[in-house]
Amino acid sequence: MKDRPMRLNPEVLTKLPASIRRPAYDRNRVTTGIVHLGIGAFHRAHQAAYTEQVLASGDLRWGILGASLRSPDTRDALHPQRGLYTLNVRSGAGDDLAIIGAIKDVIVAPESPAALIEAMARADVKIVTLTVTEKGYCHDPATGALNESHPDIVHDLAHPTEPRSAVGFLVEALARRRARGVKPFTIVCCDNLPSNGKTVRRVVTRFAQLRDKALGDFVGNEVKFPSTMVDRIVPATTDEDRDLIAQALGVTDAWPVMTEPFTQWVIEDDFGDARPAWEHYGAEMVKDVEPFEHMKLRLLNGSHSTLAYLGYLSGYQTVAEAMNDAALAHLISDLMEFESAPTLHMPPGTDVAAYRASLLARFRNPALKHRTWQIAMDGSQKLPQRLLGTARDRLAKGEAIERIALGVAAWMRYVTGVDEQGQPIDVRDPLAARFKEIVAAAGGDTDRLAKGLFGIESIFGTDLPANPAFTGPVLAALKMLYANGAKATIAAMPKA
Ligand code: CS2
Repeated sequence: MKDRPMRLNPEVLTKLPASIRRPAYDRNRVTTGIVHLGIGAFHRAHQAAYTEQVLASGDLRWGILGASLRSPDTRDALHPQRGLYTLNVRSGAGDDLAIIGAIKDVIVAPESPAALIEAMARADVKIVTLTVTEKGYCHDPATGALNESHPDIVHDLAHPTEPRSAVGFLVEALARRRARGVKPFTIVCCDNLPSNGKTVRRVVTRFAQLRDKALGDFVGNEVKFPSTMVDRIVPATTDEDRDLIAQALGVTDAWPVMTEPFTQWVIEDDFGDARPAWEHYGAEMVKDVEPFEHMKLRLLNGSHSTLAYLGYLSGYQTVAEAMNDAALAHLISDLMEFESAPTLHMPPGTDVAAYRASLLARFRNPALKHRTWQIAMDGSQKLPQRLLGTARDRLAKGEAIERIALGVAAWMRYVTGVDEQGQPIDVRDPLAARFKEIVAAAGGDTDRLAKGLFGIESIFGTDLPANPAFTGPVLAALKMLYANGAKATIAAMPKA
């Protein structure tokens, strides 16, 4: 029988190869100052990595209690490792490994909602950070308002002490703190939503109001919701990655995280109580995050989604592969330069040309196997802030939107669930069932397909479907995609 390889855990830290950084602070003395909802790979490559440096500086108040709102997978991987995991920063020129110790524990919310609420209610917890993805806020992406008929919201209003949604957990924990005279925590959204602090404030305050008017006033008046811009590319971990890490460590890590060298965190300096000095370790504390957010959502994420749909349809598995297609790379560069960037008020001191160039280089990083399929997920929640806001701004000025229209058309083609070879596409989206109905009703007619999809108000609102300057180019691009395929359509796009 093969020996079972040893698992990463605190006892093996001293035996790891010398080149691998590891916690040098006393993890037993770390207290929990942050609860994080949605403990996926992104959090572990981003906020936890900044917080690790704060702990390493000797400020031990900021250990993280992570919570999964759905699956037990992260907890199952990290428990035997006492929260330790490897962060591998891949530049293409080499790997840089560090063991992160900032996660003290992981709770699986559906298994014990009461335990999570009580943990969030503790006075030592000053901050709740969130990465629950766009759909996790149960809001309407087109308006930013709470979707009051969302099944989780309906459930959480009926059963406030056993919530399912992040919003339900936040409000119940805040209600208990209020009842006990404990200052509220600050809520730090780290998802790619537009004006993320304001959006989450709106949603959480509305939910609290629906529970109880006084609680709504308390949340609206007393709780801080700083906006943030978060940026780091973090592809889903694969078994190949696990093997690579096991070889480097000499022990197995059930869930290492792979990322790129680039990292950025811009935070509105508006906290209700103590916070970690993240700015000593690269975070930027600013008065107004919006210019940073718009720049990142429209340039990086807008390009990412366009690359994901066009890349997938062209047969490319990863972003780096898609960027190797010269015509597609050119299109993305032109999309940023001529359509997205001109709509931005750039953050002070930012050189937009350098920013665009750095994005193209990051997308080309050959060591990151970032799947187009992964980025293609949840398009219904992403398109509004990534592409449609840009389209609206341009249309208001009578400007052309050819490249944005092609991105939107590629999304339409993608959500039909059948690729150019007639093979099924695994479309993951909260609106997947609605897409199926629309596709079936269209019966192969492209005009009807486009009309059906334009009719989804939570994505397109009511203005865009009524504007032929928007629907015309999208429909034309969709017809081209059907007639000639993605590669030929991209190649035919006029170069600026
Ligand atoms: C990506 C983002 O999956 C996606 O939709 O566009 O996760 C992207 O990698 C990050 O926002 C980069 O900061």
